[in-house]
Amino acid sequence: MKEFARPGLRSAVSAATAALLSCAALTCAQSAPPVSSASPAFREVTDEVGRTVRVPQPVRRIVSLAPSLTETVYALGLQDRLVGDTDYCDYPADARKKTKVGGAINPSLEQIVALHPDLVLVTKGLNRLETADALEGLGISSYSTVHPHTVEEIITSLKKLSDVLGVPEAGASVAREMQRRLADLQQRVGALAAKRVLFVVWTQPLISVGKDTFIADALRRAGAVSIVESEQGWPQVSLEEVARLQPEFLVFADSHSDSPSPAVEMLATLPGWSILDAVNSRRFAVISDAVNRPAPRIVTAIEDLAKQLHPDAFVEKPENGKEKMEKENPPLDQRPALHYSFSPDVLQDRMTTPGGRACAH
Ligand code: B12
Repeated sequence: MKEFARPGLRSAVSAATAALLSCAALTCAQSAPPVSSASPAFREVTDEVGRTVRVPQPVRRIVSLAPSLTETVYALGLQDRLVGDTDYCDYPADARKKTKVGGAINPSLEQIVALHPDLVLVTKGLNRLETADALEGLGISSYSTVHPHTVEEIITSLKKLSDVLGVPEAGASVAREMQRRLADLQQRVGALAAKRVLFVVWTQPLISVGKDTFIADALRRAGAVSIVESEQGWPQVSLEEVARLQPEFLVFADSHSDSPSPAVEMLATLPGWSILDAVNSRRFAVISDAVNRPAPRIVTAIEDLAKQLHPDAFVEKPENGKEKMEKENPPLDQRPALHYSFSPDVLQDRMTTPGGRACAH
């Protein structure tokens, strides 16, 4: 990355960033401090699709063109700098109140220009190259993330973005918490026999996930395996093929557009679907649409799916008297430190959404 910052401003920015990070906190990062109004300096970065982007320092006005990017901006505590987002940016609830610039595929360039953004965040996984090109033509910088293929790539991408936005330590904290929860899940379900599932991205036509997508990886981490083994990202599959493979469960996100989620009960009545054993015996798992978004909250969706598919792995065993005593009165050297460098509760809260519904019978 090249930097074109003025020394004075640079140190002011570093001081502000240091203050932000040393205040212990993602708690502090809930609302980033106002930034100085000195004239802009730029940093030249290469975005995740290989484009050279001039990023004003600091970034004061962000427009996000994808729900995943909006959620990431909030998780990094930069929501006060988010001046616009899309009609689909609905999480957290506050994101609904931001000025809307239209859809992700077809945003209004006029609206974006009117917001005077320093930086527009786009993703190759949802937006169009034409949008990024049009913004460039208008002299507006846009930074694009990749379309991640794994959950690990989501975490790497988040860390890169946090660096570009000037809050690398907030990114590192969010990443650590995601890793911790994923490791805990691995302990619980990693050794269990994976449930064979069909993940339904879209019902008409039926679109599922290829094996090299972040959703297929999310399924694996939840103790499941997709019955679709396609090399394509988002393959269209026939019900006949699904019937041949007979998944144990169908997995749905609770919505994927303006339309409400397909009422799973309705599926049984649709032509073709009744040939699936999972439909006839109502073996469905419905999870939050966070699973469709490569952002921190995907961990919550993975946990939720794992709980629905492997409920026994989450039953807390009753502690015997001795273990309980030891837990309540641990030896002094094993007691938690009095001060956390950030609040895990706040972070956990930030990454948590109400869970999905168990539909499996
Ligand atoms: C598969 C799919 C997904 C997949 C993958 C998305 C994708 N890559 O297309 C997943 C499951 C992840 C997904 C997620 C979501 N989706 Co979706 N999805 C679809 C679906 C069913 C098919 C799209 C498709 O065929 N993609 C394959 C091709 C087109 O995409 P691609 O391989 O990635 O290639 C493109 C990019 O690489 C891009 N590109 C190439 N180089 C570069 C470089 C740069 C810099 C950029 C920016 C782009 C770029 O150009 C390529 C061609 O367009 C459509 C509905 C439909 N039937 O069309 C909805 C659709 C695109 N999804 C939609 C929505 C709303 C969502 C979600 C917001 C749902 C939610 N509630 O969370 C999320 C958003 C995820 C996020 N990042 O925040 C809407 C978008 C509406 C709109 N007008 O903006 C659609 C149109 C459905 C609908 N009718 O409402 N979706």
